[in-house]
Amino acid sequence: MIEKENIVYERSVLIGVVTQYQDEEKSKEYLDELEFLTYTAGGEVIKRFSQKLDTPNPKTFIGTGKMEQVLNFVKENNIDTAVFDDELSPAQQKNIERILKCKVVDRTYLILDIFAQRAKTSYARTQVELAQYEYLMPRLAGLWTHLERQRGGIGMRGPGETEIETDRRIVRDKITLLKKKLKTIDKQMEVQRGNRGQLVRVSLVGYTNVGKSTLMNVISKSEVFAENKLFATLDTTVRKVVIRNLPFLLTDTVGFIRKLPTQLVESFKSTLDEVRESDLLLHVVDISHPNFEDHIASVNQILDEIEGADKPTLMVFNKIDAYQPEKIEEDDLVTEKTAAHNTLKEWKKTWMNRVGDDVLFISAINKENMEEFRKKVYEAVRKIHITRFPYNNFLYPEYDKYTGEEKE
Ligand SMILES: Nc1nc2c(ncn2[C@@H]2O[C@H](COP(=O)(O)OP(=O)(O)OP(=O)(O)O)[C@@H](O)[C@H]2O)c(=O)[nH]1
Ligand SMILES: [Mg+2]
Repeated sequence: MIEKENIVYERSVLIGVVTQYQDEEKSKEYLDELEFLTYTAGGEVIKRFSQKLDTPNPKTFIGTGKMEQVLNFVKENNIDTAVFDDELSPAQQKNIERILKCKVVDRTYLILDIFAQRAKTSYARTQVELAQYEYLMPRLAGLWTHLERQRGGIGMRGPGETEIETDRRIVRDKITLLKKKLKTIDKQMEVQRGNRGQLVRVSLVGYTNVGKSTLMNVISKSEVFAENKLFATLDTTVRKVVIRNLPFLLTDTVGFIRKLPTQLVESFKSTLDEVRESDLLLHVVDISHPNFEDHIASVNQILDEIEGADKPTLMVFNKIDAYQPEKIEEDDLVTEKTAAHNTLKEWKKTWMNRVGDDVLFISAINKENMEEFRKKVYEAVRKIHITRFPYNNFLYPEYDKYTGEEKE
């Protein structure tokens, strides 16, 4: 499955649905993200369509009239791919393909495709492949129904049916095999994690593209791949870091996203175990992103799912260099002030203030505020270390009271 090497940018359209609970601004941002996903997967977005609907049409996701608009556009503009901002049911996908006669892709497929493109190690590839097959399984029937239809007839159990069964069995066997393979690797990983001894374990978590790997590189002087595309990192990297004389393990891992496909959460279980088993989380946020509060909520929800929500957490607001509040001109008396107009100073007085001491504002790229970052991380790791080894207390003084040499 997995293969995806040469990217030819496919001409694509985006299709989203706006519910009464979303305002226009939100749905624009959701489609912005879908466009970024499409671009990362190798698509060029030619046009966006959206429709106000409280529940998507069970047969075709959007309504008939809208679909006709999309169809006309697809025909007139040589569109290769229609990308839907939600997971389509197997039936919807089949129906839409029949109408549009172009490739029809949903959000889940897109994310799986990017993961496939990014997976480098055999471990990541196995995890992604399993998720791909899990996604494919319920969609298999659709691949054959056109044959049945040609043959027609109620109760026909011809070769078409048998072929579906054969395919199902092949895929099911493949899934069993991949699960077995993963189990073996999982065991090895578990042993590896166990061998890391008593060091405090810290994980960088956060939405995709917020700068986790960049930050990892700054503090651990490693060279983890960072890029301005989504899901640059799939494989977990662990480095030993020493701040002052205090050693700990720092993990960089896969980023999260809104509506992360369940197939991926399941097959990336072991990668996510890294997070679940850490002692301290550094929740990195891209504060320059207009939707950063939503991102935080999505990340917290996924942390909840993998039982990582109750850990000591430092909120690290990154990319302060790129943060730009929206401006209201002095003579503009109409525009109402919203969160988007907050300066950083004003942000710090909002709910962020209530999070208490565990909040930080940095720029990983410009290495701004890194001293405060080191201090906060040191203090948090020290606290965990001392709770665990009270008799070791004297080894690690408070950050400001340290008089020894810098060991890094
Ligand atoms: N302006 C600005 N850009 C940054 C900063 N930190 C990281 N970036 C950029 O943000 C993009 C994403 O950085 P990564 O470090 O790959 O982000 P990540 O969180 O590891 O992303 P995934 O691995 O995809 O989840 C890159 O283009 C970085 O150069 C920062 O402090 N300021
Ligand atoms: Mg990364």
